Amino acid sequence: MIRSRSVLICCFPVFVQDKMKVLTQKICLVGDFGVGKTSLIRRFVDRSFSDQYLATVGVKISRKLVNLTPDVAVQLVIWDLEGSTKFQAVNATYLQGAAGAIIVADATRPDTIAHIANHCQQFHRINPAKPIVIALNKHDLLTGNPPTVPQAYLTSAKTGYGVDELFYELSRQIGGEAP
Ligand SMILES: Nc1nc2c(ncn2[C@@H]2O[C@H](COP(=O)(O)OP(=O)(O)OP(=O)(O)O)[C@@H](O)[C@H]2O)c(=O)[nH]1
Ligand SMILES: [Mg+2]
Repeated sequence: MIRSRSVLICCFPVFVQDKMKVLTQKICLVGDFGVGKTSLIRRFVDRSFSDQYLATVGVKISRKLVNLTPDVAVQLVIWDLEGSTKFQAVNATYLQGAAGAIIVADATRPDTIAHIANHCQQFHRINPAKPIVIALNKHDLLTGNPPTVPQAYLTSAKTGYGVDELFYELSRQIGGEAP
């Protein structure tokens, strides 16, 4: 099932009221190299996209406030991790302390979709029972039907399709879990 829902996320500076509850939570973007992790974050945080591929080395951290209700917001601390390859797995220490993860695959590369389960297992070994949402990215490049991946969000960092919905869903799950 492909999920896509219309949500409104405030992309402008947010004025946090005194009584507003803000939960600061680390999330990780995990997946094979080149699937579009950095591009999804850039689209969500900066509302921009580049066709250039500059592989992430190590980790890069960004922040974004997501309003869940008029009284509750989540300050996402977004860890953009170096993509895994056949020869190098995701660095497990980067995953520690995460409240949730977005596992990203490239909708046009079946090998990256086959690795989703491994990424989920690795994340849950370190952060048991923490929420995961799955992105099938590069939706704009698909010519036929999208691959069937249960519960996945179809996204395009290039057009913005599904990107806010993806991050909002994880924020909602994290926010709902917070004490
Ligand atoms: N057409 C299209 N291209 C995309 C999309 N997302 C990313 N790309 C392109 O795919 C390439 C890799 O994107 P990145 O965001 O750097 O991928 P990554 O997963 O961060 O890669 P690593 O840091 O090496 O793990 C770049 O050339 C992007 O422009 C998308 O939704 N559509
Ligand atoms: Mg990257």
